[in-house]
Amino acid sequence: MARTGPDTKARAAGIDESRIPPGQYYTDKWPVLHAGSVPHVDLADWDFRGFGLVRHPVRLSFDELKALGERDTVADIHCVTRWSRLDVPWHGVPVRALLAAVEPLESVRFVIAHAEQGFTANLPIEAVDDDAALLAYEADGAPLTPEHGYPLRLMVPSRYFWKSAKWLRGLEFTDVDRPGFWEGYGYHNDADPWKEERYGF
Ligand SMILES: Nc1nc2c(c(=O)[nH]1)N[C@H]1C(S)=C(S)[C@@H](COP(=O)(O)O)O[C@H]1N2
Ligand SMILES: [Mo]
Repeated sequence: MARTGPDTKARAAGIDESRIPPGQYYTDKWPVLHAGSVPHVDLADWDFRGFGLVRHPVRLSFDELKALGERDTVADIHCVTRWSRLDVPWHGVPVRALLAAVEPLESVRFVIAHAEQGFTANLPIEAVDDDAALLAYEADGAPLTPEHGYPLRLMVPSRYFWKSAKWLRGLEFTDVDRPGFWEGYGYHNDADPWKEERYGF
């Protein structure tokens, strides 16, 4: 439910409440949320695709993807179900390293994240053409657990966390927007937690 008073949990933890977006509350736990079941993924027959309106489409093994470059980053996550987790240590390939490899055409305005079992999430290109956006394979100093997206998930801290597709298998670059899975159920297309863009209607 919407938080009306102060975030007592944040206060107790000594968290600066201005870091919690409107209507969110602080948690030190990491809830698991998704539609469907946790896929079993075998890296031997796993690949990652960068495709669509790009100069150089790619299909990469996990090691080839890592070879694009890796980095550590610390980012907050904000779930539309109202929990926010702060200062999560992430490790992965910067989305910008993939952008440099595939070279999106000038006409590209949107990215569609494609995950196992047909799950998709759409984002404006600006949301991923951002130093903070990662193709993440570690969190909290360890490989992603199966329920948090092993082996790879998108991590876009500027948007509600539903856009951060778990079990990511590719990014498609387009000039026409296509609502993803949750967006099709009425969640907001742009999903900026600081503007409280939860629902599209
Ligand atoms: N493939 C896939 N990724 C997904 C989802 C999903 O249903 N399928 N749900 C999203 C939602 S609604 C949230 S809040 C986050 C939750 O990630 P977590 O379980 O690691 O906290 O994953 C997002 N990524
Ligand atoms: Mo969510």
